[in-house]
Amino acid sequence: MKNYQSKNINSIPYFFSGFWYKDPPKDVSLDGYRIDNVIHYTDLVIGIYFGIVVAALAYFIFKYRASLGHKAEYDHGNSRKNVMFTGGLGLLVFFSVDAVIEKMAFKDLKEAFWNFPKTENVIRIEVMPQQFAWNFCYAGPDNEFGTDDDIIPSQNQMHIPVNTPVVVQIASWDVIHSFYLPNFRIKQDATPGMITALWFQATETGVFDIACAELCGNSHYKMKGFLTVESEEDFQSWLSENTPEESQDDWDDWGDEDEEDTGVPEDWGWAWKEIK
Ligand SMILES: [Cu+2]
Repeated sequence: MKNYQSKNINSIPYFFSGFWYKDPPKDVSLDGYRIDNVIHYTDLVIGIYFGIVVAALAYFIFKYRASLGHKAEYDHGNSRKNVMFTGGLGLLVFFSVDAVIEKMAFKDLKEAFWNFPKTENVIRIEVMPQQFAWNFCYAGPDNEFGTDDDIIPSQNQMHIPVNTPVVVQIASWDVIHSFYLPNFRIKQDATPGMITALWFQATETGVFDIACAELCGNSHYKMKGFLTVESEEDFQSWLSENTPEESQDDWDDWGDEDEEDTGVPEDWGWAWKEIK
């Protein structure tokens, strides 16, 4: 299975190799292209405006260079004509960049990111981050959360089947974290006292990064999980290997040995909250 996890970004050669342009993580999701489109549009328009500004600057530097017989003129630049011109440029940028990407973003939210799947084959997963690890919970055979057959795999291990919509609900065990899947272009805060949600669908198998995107303490930088996208059969056999009995044997492995007990109860989870 292909491994798409990020390179060792702490290495000095990697830093210099990507100094000018770093490839974004490969998009392997149904709707990630929407986020990329917004970014590409912004880059393109801003790139064009940047080119025009630099060209104008170069032209005026040349045109008004110091020369014999040329006397500098002092101007406050606050005439009616100047104010109209500056205001016009501001509006041009506002309507060609901000207004357009706002429109694109709301269309994407409506059509995809806030349009939760209503089909039968949805995979539901509860996610509870803690300082500094990811806990995942699957409903188990009875399809209900908060019951004895819930499946809690070992920490930082999330598996999903490919080409299947996945709905995730997130609640924090302690402080604010943020569930971030770079290859799927999605990110959602875990806010204490709230249950938040998102959904996505994978279009390729592989192993991908799960990152925390909210500074949550001194080991935030190494709060890393692994998302394995696999075939339906492989996913089902992984689930059956993680029956509740076995996952409780794994319980002792929770947390770093040199850290204090995390305090997370072994039967954590909540009744699935329908989010409108
Ligand atoms: Cu965190």
